Amino acid sequence: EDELLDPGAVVLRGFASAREAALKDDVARVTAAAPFRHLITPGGFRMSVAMTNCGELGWVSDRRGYRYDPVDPESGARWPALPDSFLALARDAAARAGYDGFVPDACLINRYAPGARLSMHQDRDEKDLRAPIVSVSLGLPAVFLWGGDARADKARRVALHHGDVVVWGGPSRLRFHGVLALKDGEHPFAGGHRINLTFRKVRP
Ligand code: MD5
Ligand code: FE
Repeated sequence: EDELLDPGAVVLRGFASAREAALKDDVARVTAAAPFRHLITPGGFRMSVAMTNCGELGWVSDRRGYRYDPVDPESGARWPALPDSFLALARDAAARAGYDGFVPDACLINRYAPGARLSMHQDRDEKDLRAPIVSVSLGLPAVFLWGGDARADKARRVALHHGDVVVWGGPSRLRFHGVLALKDGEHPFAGGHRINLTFRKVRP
């Protein structure tokens, strides 16, 4: 029942559900040390999605551009380490999708409140484009937009629910994608939010 979106892109429905207790504890621990914040894009816009990171490298944006940084600019300290529960989930989901030995060095944590959205983009700030990206959806559901290789290509809508994990790699790694504005709701995992964990291997 794994759903193939396209070559290299697989939806593992409910793959994270059995691990939600550890994930909830570890999200709380990481975000206590590195709180969610709304980053500013190079163009000067405040992102509606709140973000933080754990792992050796964190994705940040400001007026100077996008980059991976070993230091949280808010605290001046290194990002919190990747919790074991995160590492094991990312490794196991990647293996299930055919990518053995996935060891991420970055985890971006996205928090969506009602109305928050992510416009169509590519993830191309990573140096190692052979490694997959593993994305874990927790809390409120969202509609993911699955586009093509060009920004203008028509996008498919894919509903992602609590516990769903998507693995993107190979020919799907540079597809355009986005997330529609989150709808209001309540979920025991994250109250009125959706949390997305996005695991990457940035350094080859
Ligand atoms: C989210 N986040 O639901 C999504 C899930 C982001 C982002 O897009 O950049 O933080 S990650 C979906 C993703 C990642 C990398 C590649 C592709 C999709 N893809 O090739 O479609 O908050
Ligand atoms: Fe993305």
